[in-house]
Amino acid sequence: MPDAYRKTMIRQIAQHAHSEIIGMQPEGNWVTRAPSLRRKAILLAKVQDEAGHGLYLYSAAETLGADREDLTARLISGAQKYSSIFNYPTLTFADVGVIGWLVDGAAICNQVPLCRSSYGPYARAMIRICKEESFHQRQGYELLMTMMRGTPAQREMVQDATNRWWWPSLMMFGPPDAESPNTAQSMRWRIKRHTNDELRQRFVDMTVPQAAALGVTLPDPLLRWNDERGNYDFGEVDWAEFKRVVAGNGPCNAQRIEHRRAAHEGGAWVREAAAVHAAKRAARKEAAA
Ligand code: BYC
Repeated sequence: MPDAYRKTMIRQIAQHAHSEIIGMQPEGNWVTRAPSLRRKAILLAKVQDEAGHGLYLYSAAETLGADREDLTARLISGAQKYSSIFNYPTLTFADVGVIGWLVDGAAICNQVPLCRSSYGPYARAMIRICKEESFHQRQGYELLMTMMRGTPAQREMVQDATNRWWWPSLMMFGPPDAESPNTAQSMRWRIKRHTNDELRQRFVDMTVPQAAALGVTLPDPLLRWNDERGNYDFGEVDWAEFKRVVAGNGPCNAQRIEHRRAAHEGGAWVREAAAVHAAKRAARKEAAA
């Protein structure tokens, strides 16, 4: 395996794993405030699924020789990135639905092609992740459908959440192809099967009819069908905002990392106890043999 391939793969898988783990925070914010027991159980299960995704992905990174403790240290120190999307606040319960619809929707669009990515352990992890993401997307859409059948205030909450999450969701696909340093090489290696712009376009085309069925307006006056291209035209993403958020200066970056650091430090005694227990079991097994 070429060293540069290994490095790229570790970078992408680690960033993906970190995103799943940090991604538990915005929705986790609503676990104690879900409006019913049913919604609380659904949300708990979803957030728990994200932890599972993070664990498969850290395991995939380990097959390349990465050390999990080291990857966590790099996340906390800011040396490794995670998806920009998780640096935005979740202000109302409608955000839970919109994250399922748009954020998980964008994630599926980006990750389904990764099931055929050239690195087997990553591709195989992605198959199960995509099935679960697809379920998450539907739960988000179902929640929004329910809210849209509710009161005018509930419909307004859904529209407001859509307005706030639409553009950040488009940023999830990464910078425009012309400014993406990794795309060309990752396409040659078949790590990526489509470019950032291709997947962003696919997401827009897929989402516009869903917004219409839901009865919300996507906050882009330039959004319209282009007969010639056979795609929707859409406005320019605010790339200055994207760069600010990726550089660590989004609305919640500091809070997300601080929370992760505190959880990691708070869990040190569990890791220590588990390691001592494992060593004791191994010693007992050896003595018995
Ligand atoms: N945010 O050359 P590029 C989820 C970085 S979790 C932050 O295009 P590449 C979920 C990029 O890493 C979903 N950084 O890079 C969880 C690169 O960094 P370096 C997470 C970004 O890798 C919980 C630099 O910018 N999904 O679904 O070819 C609840 C230049 O970019 C972003 C994945 O991780 C961004 N948005 O393409 C709910 C998918 N975009 O080189 C849901 C796997 C780019 O400076 N990853 N960067 O270190 C990928 O498919 C690719 O890595 C990307 C970027 C398309 C994201």
